[in-house]
Amino acid sequence: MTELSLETHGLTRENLLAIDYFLRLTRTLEERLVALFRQAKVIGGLYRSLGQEGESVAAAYALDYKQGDVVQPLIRNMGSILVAGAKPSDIIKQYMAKADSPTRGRELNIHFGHPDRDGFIGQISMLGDMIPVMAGITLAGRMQKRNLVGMAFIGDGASSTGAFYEGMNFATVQRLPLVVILENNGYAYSTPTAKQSAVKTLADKAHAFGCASEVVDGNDVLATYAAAKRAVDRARAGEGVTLIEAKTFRIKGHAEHDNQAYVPSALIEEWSAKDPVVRFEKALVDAGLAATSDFDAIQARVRSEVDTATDEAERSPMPRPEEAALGLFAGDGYWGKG
Ligand SMILES: Cc1ncc(C[n+]2csc(CCOP(=O)(O)OP(=O)(O)O)c2C)c(N)n1
Repeated sequence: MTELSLETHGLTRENLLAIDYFLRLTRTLEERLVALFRQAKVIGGLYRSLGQEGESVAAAYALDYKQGDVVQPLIRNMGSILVAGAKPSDIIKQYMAKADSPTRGRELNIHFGHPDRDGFIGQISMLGDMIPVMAGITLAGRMQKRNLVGMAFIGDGASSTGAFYEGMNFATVQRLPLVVILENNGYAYSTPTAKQSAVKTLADKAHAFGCASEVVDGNDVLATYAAAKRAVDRARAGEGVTLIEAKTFRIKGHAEHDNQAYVPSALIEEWSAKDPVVRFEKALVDAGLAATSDFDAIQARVRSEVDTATDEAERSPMPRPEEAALGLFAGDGYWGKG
């Protein structure tokens, strides 16, 4: 892995501080969700991205949402949808299954979003299946001459599924404008990557499809942004799919209920020392691009926004039982016209 580069890849100081804001917002919002989970206010599981926030935020920052670009997160990519414009209050309400959450309590966590309205889409849980979905979205965008780029996140475990191979093959053959961020975070639940795949590095899977590929240090925010931006530019120029392997590590268990007893503590210590937020901020300070006071101001803003979002979500009602059977089919008017 390379040392953190001080090359800012065309990002202004304002951009860099915006990235820092999204990094800190992701971490602080997840910490708040942990507190709510422990108060039994979260319905379902809580899947953190501690230690991986850098690649979710940096990669998603390379898209142009005004242009109609679409990001597809998985459960550990909350940072990417915050970059795309998701509201913290909507995310907390989703986790609490509130009546005024985007899915009105019918879906949980970050399983929500519409490509045109939000710039991100809700995921389905069957791992691998979102690659064919994103192939479809980018194909539709091209047929509509919208010049949009899609970005799909996928884990090391999910890249072993048949749907991943079929979707990647189709997208590559069609030269679709798709960027795939393959997050190698060491474990798929309790299965280490070495027991998941025999390839030397997961980016080698690109050879099976014939698409471009890159390996990047996913805990290096600027390097990840640069790799994603190169891939987005290629996609927009009609040069097709890029598979980016982001090497990172899942510092917490699969979810809050998992004590990750199967992960050697030395590995957690090793990767904790490579915290992407700490590294990014240190690089900015060392380069004279920011001062500690900038980060303090960002943290105060983040804390206040997360507090306000929490209060709003806590005040929201739960769904009414008599509405449970509504909105199951398009056209019953529950979601509006259609
Ligand atoms: C096809 C399929 N098989 C199994 C599962 C259950 N499952 C949910 S998350 C997960 C682990 C995923 O690991 P990885 O893709 O590496 O992502 P990470 O959790 O490490 O971010 C599994 C096995 C699923 N959702 N879909």
